[in-house]
Amino acid sequence: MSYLNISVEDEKQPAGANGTSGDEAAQTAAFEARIERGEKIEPGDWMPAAYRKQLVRMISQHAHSEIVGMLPEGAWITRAPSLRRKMALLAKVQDEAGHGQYLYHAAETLDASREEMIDALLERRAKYSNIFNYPTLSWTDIGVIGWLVDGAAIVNQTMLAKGSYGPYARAMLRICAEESFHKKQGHEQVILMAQGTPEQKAMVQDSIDRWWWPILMMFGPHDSDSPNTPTLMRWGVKTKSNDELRQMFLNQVLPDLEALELTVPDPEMHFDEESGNWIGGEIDWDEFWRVIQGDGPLNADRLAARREAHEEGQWVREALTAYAQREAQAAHAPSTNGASNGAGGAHA
Ligand code: FAQ
Repeated sequence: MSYLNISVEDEKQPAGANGTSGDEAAQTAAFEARIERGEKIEPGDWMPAAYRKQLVRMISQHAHSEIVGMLPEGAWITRAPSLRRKMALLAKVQDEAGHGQYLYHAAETLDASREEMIDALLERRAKYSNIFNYPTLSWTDIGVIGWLVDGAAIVNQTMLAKGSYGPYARAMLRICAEESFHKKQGHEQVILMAQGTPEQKAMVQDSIDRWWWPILMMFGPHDSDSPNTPTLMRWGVKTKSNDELRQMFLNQVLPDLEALELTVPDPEMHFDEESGNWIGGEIDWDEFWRVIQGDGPLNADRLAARREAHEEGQWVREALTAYAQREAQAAHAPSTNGASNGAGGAHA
């Protein structure tokens, strides 16, 4: 059985997944009581099939986002304006690869295989964040991505770190710690450029103008159009909704943008004294749905790059499989000298 949302055939708990059977309603009630008490659900614990399926959908899409998300910034590694910036950008892009690995591993604890997750991405059956389908046209885009894209991701992920599934929540803690460095280095770049020459300030403003709306879309559709939120909140995967997080982000960044005399491309953006919130105009939801369904500026290029990397990595996967098989054979081979024939024998 596949646990990816696109090919789940059976919503029921697979027999013997955790050695239990019996009344599913009672199991669900006990599961929900654990969540209510704030306990983490761990791999191997009984869980409703729909909880597993939602987690695999979300975690695998999150993993894909980290991996595809290496591409926009990776394009600027060779063009970074100084050695310091190049080192920071290299480290950041490498971190994103690591985040993808943690997340694929977290999904694997739910019986999703790496192959099926990657296939779903490459065959366009799985989504990844809308944000990575836009081009990085100038160096200031890199600062804006670090500050605002990573900043938006942190707002979302700090909430997910409190979620009910142990491996995902723990991955989020580590990822957030690393993302906070990404955000700081991006913010530093934006501050520097905003206080630089008029040309530099104009460059950074242009980057904000182009990235602003796609960044707000990262939080997902309005709660009223978000089919997954009710289930995810009921089972404590999400503890805040898409709109709540988007509002937190606006309240966090608008004062910082103002301090730098930078603006957002939204004439309706204002501070509402009564609610204490920054409130702006409506997001272009047609653009959002178009982009996440595959018709954004760079969707085709991003997937082509991933497909190429996957094909070029085929020999590595084959070599690793052959190595693992040899290790397993060596571990099971009968000993000829009475000593245990450990995995070390395979290195000869
Ligand atoms: N992009 O019912 P909801 C990063 C889809 S990491 C694309 O509201 P949900 C770090 C959604 O999947 C950024 N698709 O869904 C970095 C669903 O379709 P499905 C990634 C989106 O799950 C920085 C449909 O719309 N972060 O940036 C988006 O309750 C720099 C209906 O939506 C995560 O993935 C979107 N923005 O809420 C890396 C965090 N929004 O699957 C490199 C984990 C919605 O039913 C460089 N994920 N959709 O076919 C989440 O928190 C949630 O899944 C949401 C969506 C908030 C993304």
